[in-house]
Amino acid sequence: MPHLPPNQSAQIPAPRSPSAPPPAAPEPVRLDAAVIGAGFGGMYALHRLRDRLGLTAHAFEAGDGVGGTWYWNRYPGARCDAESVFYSYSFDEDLQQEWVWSERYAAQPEILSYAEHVADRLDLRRSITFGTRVSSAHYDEDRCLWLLATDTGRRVEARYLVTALGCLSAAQAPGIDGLDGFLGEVHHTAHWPHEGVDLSGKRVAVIGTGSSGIQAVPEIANLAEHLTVFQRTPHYTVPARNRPLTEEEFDDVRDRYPELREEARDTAVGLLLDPPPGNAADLTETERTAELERRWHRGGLGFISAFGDLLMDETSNTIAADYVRERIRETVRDPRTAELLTPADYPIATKRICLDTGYYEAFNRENVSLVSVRDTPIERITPTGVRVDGTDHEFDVIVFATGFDAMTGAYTRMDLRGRDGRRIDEEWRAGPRAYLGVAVSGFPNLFTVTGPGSPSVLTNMMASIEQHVDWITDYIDHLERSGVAAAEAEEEAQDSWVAHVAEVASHTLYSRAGSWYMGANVEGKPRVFMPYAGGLNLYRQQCDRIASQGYPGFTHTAKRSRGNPSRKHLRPAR
Ligand code: N01
Repeated sequence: MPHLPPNQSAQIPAPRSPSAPPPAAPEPVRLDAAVIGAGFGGMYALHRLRDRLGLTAHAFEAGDGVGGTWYWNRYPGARCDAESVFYSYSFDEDLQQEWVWSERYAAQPEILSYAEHVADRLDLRRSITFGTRVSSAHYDEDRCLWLLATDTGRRVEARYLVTALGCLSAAQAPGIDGLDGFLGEVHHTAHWPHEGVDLSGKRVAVIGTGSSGIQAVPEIANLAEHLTVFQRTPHYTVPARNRPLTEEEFDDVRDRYPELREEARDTAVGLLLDPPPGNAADLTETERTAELERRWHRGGLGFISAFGDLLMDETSNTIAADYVRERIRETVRDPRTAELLTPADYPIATKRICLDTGYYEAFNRENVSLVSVRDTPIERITPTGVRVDGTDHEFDVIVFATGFDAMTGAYTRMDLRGRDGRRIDEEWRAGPRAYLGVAVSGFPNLFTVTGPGSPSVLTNMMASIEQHVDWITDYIDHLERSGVAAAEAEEEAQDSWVAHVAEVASHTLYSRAGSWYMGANVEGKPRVFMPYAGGLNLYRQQCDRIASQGYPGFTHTAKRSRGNPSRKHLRPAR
């Protein structure tokens, strides 16, 4: 199983042979700021810290190149579901003017090329160590330093630690008995081999029907001799209606980029979607159907803003869900398959809505079949395939599209310790706790880009990344100018933010689905709605207010004039 995601044990260094002398520990490198990750969050953080603030900053990246999500997720059909013209950086007008997007929704190779272009243009690579996973980060309170160790034996000291780990980077595959004995190939969508996988003429299994599975299925169906899809929960998916962007369309966006970006920044999702005409109850039945019809035919995420209260009101939500259910029954010819593919017991968009290109249509093909594993889970992987309910299905290739330990997994899989040895996995045992989703009490000078408790995954990630990185680096600039050695979120401020995140979520329907937003896809993970559902625009206002008031909710430890930091706390006025 060469391409399954690394688990915790994969991060434990392989034992040395008894005869080999222990490797000499290299001297720690001293930095102002260490960045973990060179996806879009890490790249922008590195640029701001190094080029705007003039700090010695360096990033460490497990992959051999930039791009994060788009470096790893190379499965057939991988494509972004935020429109390409908005899924890009806005901080540099020249950059956004010079890059040309070819399609309404960019495919993985194009987004990766864009990330590489940005890395070259900003000369970022000289400040990134690739192929290096940070295995531990411990805070030394006496020296106000983060001490990092990597899986390649490097040791690094940094005053600030900026984690840009990605919300969906800790891939997971279920532990199914017999997997090790499978004689064919096994791959995970999030660790797809760079050289590609030859699926032509093969018998292929796809396990999992979230966004990754739904994108991969139609593409794999075109290649495989036979594709069998193992579905536990049917997801709602809406047509993407992807298409090439015309030159006129793109030029129009480019001419108006600054104003469009400004408008997008002031929305809840960081994207320009058609605003809803009102709540479902404000419209007649004919108007509601026409609205859903229009959005379905336009394609894209705008479908879920058909009604202002779609995510808050059950009746409103059911109207939209029923519309999708009808489209499934209309598209899929075999009534039993259609029924299995139809989500029945949770509101639409409470599991992340998917965008597809020909997903339901794929089940009309002779070479595609669907196996529900809802009531009868996969029993075991046999040497030649998958056993469900006593029936053996034979395969050459098994593809896990089984998702991620979302939002927290990348943190808890790392040995991350704050003051007094406080461990992040312990601190977050009952669910993640962070102030504004950006800082964690007990972990001074740690800043989490799109961390849990921030809008992140409910928005256009690029818009959220820019907002977070701008705020974090402005704050670091403030700390530098004020002679502060360590800034730490106060427990009380963190508690009230966590309560606010939960309170906002309680007004929505999100808790009604067993989603990764809720941690429900990971055995033993607490059921807590992790992102902030109040909208990027309101979130930005709250962050800006906190900055303008001198950062209430943080405790500041002053630098001593010489040597170690003073214990005196500089507490900003509220
Ligand atoms: O992962 P998922 P994903 N036996 O967790 C199933 C982003 N993304 O990689 O629903 C059988 O959504 C599981 O079943 P269930 C996007 O935010 C974006 O697809 O838990 N099945 C589910 O069907 C997305 O939401 C893009 O019952 C098992 C599937 O595996 C997020 O990433 C593209 C199982 C996992 O679905 C994650 O998407 C791709 C088992 N033992 C991803 N265990 C775009 O931009 C799990 N499953 C378009």
